Amino acid sequence: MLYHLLYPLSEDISMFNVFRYITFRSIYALLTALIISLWLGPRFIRWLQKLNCGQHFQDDGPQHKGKQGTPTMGGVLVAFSILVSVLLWGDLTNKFVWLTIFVFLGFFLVGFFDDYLKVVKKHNKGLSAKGKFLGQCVIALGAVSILLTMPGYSTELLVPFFKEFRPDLYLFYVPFAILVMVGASNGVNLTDGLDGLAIGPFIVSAACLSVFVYVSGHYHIANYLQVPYIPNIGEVTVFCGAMVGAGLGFLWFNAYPAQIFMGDTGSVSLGGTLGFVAVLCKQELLLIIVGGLFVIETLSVILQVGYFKMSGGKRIFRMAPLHHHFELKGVPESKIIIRFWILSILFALAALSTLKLR
Ligand code: 57M
Repeated sequence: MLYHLLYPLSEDISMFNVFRYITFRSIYALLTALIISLWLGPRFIRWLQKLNCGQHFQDDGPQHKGKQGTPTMGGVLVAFSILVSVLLWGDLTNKFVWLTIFVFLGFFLVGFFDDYLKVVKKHNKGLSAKGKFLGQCVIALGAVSILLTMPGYSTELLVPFFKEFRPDLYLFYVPFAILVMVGASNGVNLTDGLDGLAIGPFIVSAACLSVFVYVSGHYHIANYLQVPYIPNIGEVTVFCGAMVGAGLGFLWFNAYPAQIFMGDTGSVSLGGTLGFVAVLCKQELLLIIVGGLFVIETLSVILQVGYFKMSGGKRIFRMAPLHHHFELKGVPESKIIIRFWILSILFALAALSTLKLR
């Protein structure tokens, strides 16, 4: 909105020319989302407490009794901060921005419905695993179908470290892209089991992907770094900036000891959007490195469940996802969280280095 209102004034007042720059608007989108979430945070937490939207607990794992009743569904605060900020700073004539908003809201609704059943309706299990998976797949299918009709998109797959090798997946690209989005959504969800454990690496991954989106949308930089140039995609950097800002604001309250959890409302929507942004900038495979921490957590569950079934009840880890394993070994929660953050930063740096390694 500000872009549409203020940039035209640059003909008379040259200062407003800065609104043309995606970098400028992304930074302010970040700051706006951060300020909104910091300002609304305490009020929102009090409101959730009044509504009695406390976390429902399973007592089958590491002891989290002290966290009983912590308000959840903080994803609503994150979503509000992101959307207001994007509507203020984004170019609202850009189709990619609207598609990202559509994907974000779609995944948000799936997570919100699940939380609503669990937290508000006190329905123990929430949305069934099948129902949730189906909802995520439908959103992802819609997104990839629209994307493939847009200029600059193909069913070719970019392979990190290889300049020329771009296999064409043809129709298989569709289930592959769905897997990326749904996988990212569930990866963030599985990781969200300790204070700040999901949002910290999410901020790092979103910041990292914002670089790839910006580069892919910039003709000269994209050509220089030999990444595919996708016209107009750069504007999604503003959305990424807003995600980073809202994430930082949420972390302020979710940091150990957490005053609020994001709930599935947050983890499903933020994870799914992360996956979508990777698909958007054709860095689907690179997401494995960008979000390496989420991949490790997910693999720990796959291995644990697989081995448990094959061996008739034996376990590789004391408990999956991996953070539970360290908790049960007696590592203090804050130490696990910060070490996992360090890992996520290293993964993001490794991903960024691929811009030069090809
Ligand atoms: C949801 N939810 C947290 C909070 C958060 C297949 C299986 C591995 C699935 C997995 C699972 O259900 N994962 C997804 C994990 C829960 O957090 C809520 O859920 C939202 C995210 N969806 O925003 O609203 C609890 O996590 C803690 N928490 C914090 N700080 C935070 O900032 O401390 C969350 C956010 C909260 C709070 O205690 O209540 C969760 O862990 O339940 N299932 C599991 O993870 C279970 N693992 C398991 O069963 N492992 C077995 C399997 C794989 C064979 C094994 O290894 O033997 C664990 N879940 C629970 N207890 N509740 C087991 C222990």
